This record gives sequence, structure tokens and C-alpha cells, in this order.
Amino acid sequence: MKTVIIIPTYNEVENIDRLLPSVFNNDVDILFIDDASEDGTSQRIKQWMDRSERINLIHRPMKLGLGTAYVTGFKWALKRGYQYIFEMDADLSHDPLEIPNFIKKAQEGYALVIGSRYTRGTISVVGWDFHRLLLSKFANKYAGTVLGLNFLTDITSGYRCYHRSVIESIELDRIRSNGYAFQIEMVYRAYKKGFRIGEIPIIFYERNSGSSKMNRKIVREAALMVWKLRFGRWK
Ligand SMILES: Nc1nc2c(ncn2[C@@H]2O[C@H](COP(=O)(O)OP(=O)(O)OP(=O)(O)O)[C@@H](O)[C@H]2O)c(=O)[nH]1
Ligand SMILES: [Mg+2]
Repeated sequence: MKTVIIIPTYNEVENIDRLLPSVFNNDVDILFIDDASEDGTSQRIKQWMDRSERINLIHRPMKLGLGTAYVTGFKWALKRGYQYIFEMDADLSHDPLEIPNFIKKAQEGYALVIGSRYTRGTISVVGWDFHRLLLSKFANKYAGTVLGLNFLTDITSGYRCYHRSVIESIELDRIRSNGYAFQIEMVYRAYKKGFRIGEIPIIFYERNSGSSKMNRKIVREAALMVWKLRFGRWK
């Protein structure tokens, strides 16, 4: 089955060399969406592209946000006939060893498979302080309650696998949100279209290198977006 892993990057040069070999252990193609990183991320990716045809790069002229990066990647992937389309962070928070587990779950009939840090009441996060954990747990509960998605445990997770039918059915140009909100919006839209959504347990490792792009604006955006989603202004 043709599979692509979409990886948005913004200043992740130190992580590329560590990430790529383990992604490559799987029979997948890779698409990077780099937003004009100033640290040489795209040059490093290009060096790898000389060695492998399985790597692709879309370079955007400025930092335009995670949501639009994925939308760009989704359109690219649909055009090229990929069946399974993954989202993955570049900072090694998402272990590529899990890729086969996502595909197995997808083949059991789940059109969207989310890698969850919070299955069965546990918390599988390495390296977060209490504040960050609380924020993530709260964001999940809050958004899950407003949107009726509490049957899922981790709707903000950015490690996931979509069957192409999900992406095809969603009007990508209408997606407004960018950070956490983007992840929530995609789950909600998939749910509203009636797709089967499943979760697999993952361990999330906080980044060791590079810096976080999380900020208050992203959190605020998510807090407001769930209500817009819920009351239909997005339709
Ligand atoms: N192309 C692109 N990638 C982005 C942008 N913002 C974040 N990313 C990438 O999206 C992924 C997730 O971003 P992170 O900064 O790790 O966000 P996070 O995981 O919530 O924060 P940390 O826990 O601190 O790592 C990483 O691969 C980033 O490089 C953006 O505006 N454009
Ligand atoms: Mg991260």
C-alpha cells in the first residue's frame, strides 16, 4: 500500500539526520514541508534527497503555520495516489517504529488512526513538566466535551494516519486553524463525515533538540476554534 509520511519542519536541522534513518526502515515515502527555516533544514533535507528518491520537499517562502503546511502536503499526497497519509513531527517526539502499528490498525477498518498518549487512563509522555501535561490533558477534555469526541483520548495528538478517503472528503481550503486547533479540527471533520476513528497507544518523547513553536496564541486559537466548530460557523 502506498504510504507517505508528511513532516512539517521549521528549524529542525539537528533532528533530520536522526529521524530519517528510522523512518526509512519502513516502506514509505516522505514529504517535508519546510517553511524557510533559517538553520539549514532544507539544505540538509536536499543532501538526503541526493541519496534517496523516497524523500520529497516542498519549500515555502515563510513561516505559514502547521495547519497550512499539512493542507499543502495533503493535496500533494492525494494527487500522487497515496493510500495512507501520515502526520509526524520532525523533533523525534513520534517514534517511527510505530508506523506499522498505525497501518495495522488502519487495515482493521479505521479511516483515521490517532497515536494516543492517554489510552486506558495512562499518561505516556516523557519529558514534560506538570504545567505542559496539565495543558494537554485539559485541552483534550475541553475540546472533547464541546465537540462530543470524548470517546477518543487524544484529539490533539499530531501523530496519526489518515486513509486517503478522509482527506478526499474534507474541504481542505475551508480549514482555518493552524496549531493544536488544526489537529482537533481534522478529527472533528472526519467524525462529522462518519469515518471510523481509532487510537493506538504511543509514547511521546519531548524534543531534545531545536526549539518549540508552541505559544499562547496557538492555545488561544484552539480554545476559540472548538466553539466555532461546534456551532457551525465553519461549515
Ligand atoms: N512547516 C512548518 N512546520 C512547523 C511550523 N510550526 C511548527 N512546525 C513543525 O511542526 C512540528 C511540531 O511543532 P513543535 O514545535 O514540535 O510543536 P509541539 O510538539 O507542540 O511543541 P514541543 O513539545 O515543544 O516540541 C515540528 O516538526 C515543527 O518543526 C510552521 O509554521 N511551518
Ligand atoms: Mg514537538
